[in-house]
Amino acid sequence: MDYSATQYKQKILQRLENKFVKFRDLLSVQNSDGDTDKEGFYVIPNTGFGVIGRFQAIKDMENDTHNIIVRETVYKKLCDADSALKRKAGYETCQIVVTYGYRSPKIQKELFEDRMAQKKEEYPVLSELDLIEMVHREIAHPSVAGHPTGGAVDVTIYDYKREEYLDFGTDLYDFSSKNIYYDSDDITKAEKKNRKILKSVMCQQEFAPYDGEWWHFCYGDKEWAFYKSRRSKFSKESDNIEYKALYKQKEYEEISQIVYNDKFKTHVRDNQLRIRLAIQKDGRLTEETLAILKKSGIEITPDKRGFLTKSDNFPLEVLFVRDDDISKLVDAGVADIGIVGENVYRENASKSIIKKYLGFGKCFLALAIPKDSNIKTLHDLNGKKIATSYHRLTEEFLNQKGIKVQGIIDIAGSVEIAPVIKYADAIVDLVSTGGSLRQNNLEVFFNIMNSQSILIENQTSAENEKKERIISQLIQRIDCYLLSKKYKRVTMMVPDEQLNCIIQIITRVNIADNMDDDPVEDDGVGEYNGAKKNKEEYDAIIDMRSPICIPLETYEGKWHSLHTIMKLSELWEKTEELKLHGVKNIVFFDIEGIIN
Ligand code: PRT
Ligand code: ZN
Repeated sequence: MDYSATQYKQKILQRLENKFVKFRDLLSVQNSDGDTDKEGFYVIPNTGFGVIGRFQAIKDMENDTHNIIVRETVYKKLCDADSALKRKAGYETCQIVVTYGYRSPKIQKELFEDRMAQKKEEYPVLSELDLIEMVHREIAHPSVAGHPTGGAVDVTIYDYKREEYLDFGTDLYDFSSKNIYYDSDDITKAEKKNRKILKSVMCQQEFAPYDGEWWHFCYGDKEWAFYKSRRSKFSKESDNIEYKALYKQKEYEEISQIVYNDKFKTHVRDNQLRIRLAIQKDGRLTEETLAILKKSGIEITPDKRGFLTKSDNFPLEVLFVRDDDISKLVDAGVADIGIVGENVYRENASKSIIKKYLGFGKCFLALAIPKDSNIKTLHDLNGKKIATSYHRLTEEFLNQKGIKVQGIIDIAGSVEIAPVIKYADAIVDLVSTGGSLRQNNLEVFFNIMNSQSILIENQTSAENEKKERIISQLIQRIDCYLLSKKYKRVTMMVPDEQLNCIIQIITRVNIADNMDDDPVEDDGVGEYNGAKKNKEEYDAIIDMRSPICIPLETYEGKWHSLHTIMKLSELWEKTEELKLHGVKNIVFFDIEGIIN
């Protein structure tokens, strides 16, 4: 029989296509019922010289996310394939680029149905099954597709030194060309070589290739299981094993536990559950609040115009508001958590939960009177006028002390002026340095309450398990920062014969002495118990306090270098004592973080 050139080509293509894994081949492949499907997902980093993920914005190849997400094992195998690639002569400066990994079943279905409709128009005479098989060659049928399992990847190779992708004969996803078939004869020798190298490094890592697309490889999905079973059937040694798929398809919302490796950066998906934090937009608390977030590794870029900003690397969004609104917004559940002065929290009689004392924005609510006032005892306040913007707290205080004033005058700002202009006999206002009181010839008469910034949480959010998990992660990070802020890493040179004595001094901690004014709420009435808190904190870092002693070589064992951590105040207290024992070269430095 005689073929024309085109007919001949047709026949060859036919033969190639017959080799492809068919939709009907995959129908009978079972899912493994072991634990393999529990495996987590990774976001492939998008920078660096190893395996990278780079989403190709090709039309109708949409995805829920432009992060390239794959199963953990798949990522490991890709890394190994990448190392193997770099060992091949001529490929030393190449890297594997993954252009597609996980795809949600929903999108798989959309892509498939789109393609199905197109083909139906093109080939109206074909049967439904034939059409499915035809489409399946390009976009796997949703019921058996590999991408939704996180096991299938589309890969290509990039030469980062020459800054170009290698030639494979066609572009990725160019379904208009039959040259995308792995065995296509219509490509150059160099292109064939690139395909062969890619296939060999991938298959060494147990990926299964797909003959219909030079870029598609899979591991753990049904296609992979079918490929492995078929190979075992044809290989002489093994005895015809029926492989099962390791991974099942996952809905996008299901893969909540995504682990990262992009410099351990947390990628947050657009539709992921976020907690909302209300903070002061522009005031005394703003700078330190933003610093805490930053030091906790949470990146946010405050948007000057907007008042709601999402973090890219933590499931958090930040609401910038006036400080008086913070506890109200948290109470109302508009925000899950907030950072606010305790004074505001108490004044608003907030129902939210205090999760943490943050140790900044310290001040106290004072009853202040003019220096020349005739008020000498609390009793003298009876019948007087008090100006304040803290009506509730003032009233509570007066009731508690059994004082009946003539009136509480509510003033929003510049309360200190009231006595000067004889508008009131006394004021209740916040004091930190006391400068503002002095300026207005006032003095503190009574300290009503201490205040500092606190982290508060909405009660309903606290009952939401998912939110609570995120919030406790946040608190853990804040703890780490707060703890490290208090302590210094300290090194010093210690004479040999004094070593034991110095260790005694260093490890001697009087919990009560060492107490700082970081209150812990004791019983909800506003009484604080700092010592308890200090004890806990001390226990938490006790291992870190035990000194490391290293003999200094150049001093023939006569001197030791001693390393420990200490509070700065403690170090200053002990400095003289240490010097008396011959200690020299005390060096201390900031700690970036302590994770317990
Ligand atoms: O605009 P927005 O409503 O958000 O801000 P705001 O003006 O209401 O609040 P802001 O930024 O002044 O204070 C925010 C929070 O910081 C307060 O709720 C307190 O928890 C805390 N804080 C700490 C203080 C002070 N220290 C403080 N000193 N808030 C106010 N003051 C006032 C004080 O009342 C006095 O009038 O600052 C003045 C100077 O104080 P001295 O004692 O240092 O002279
Ligand atoms: Zn693919």
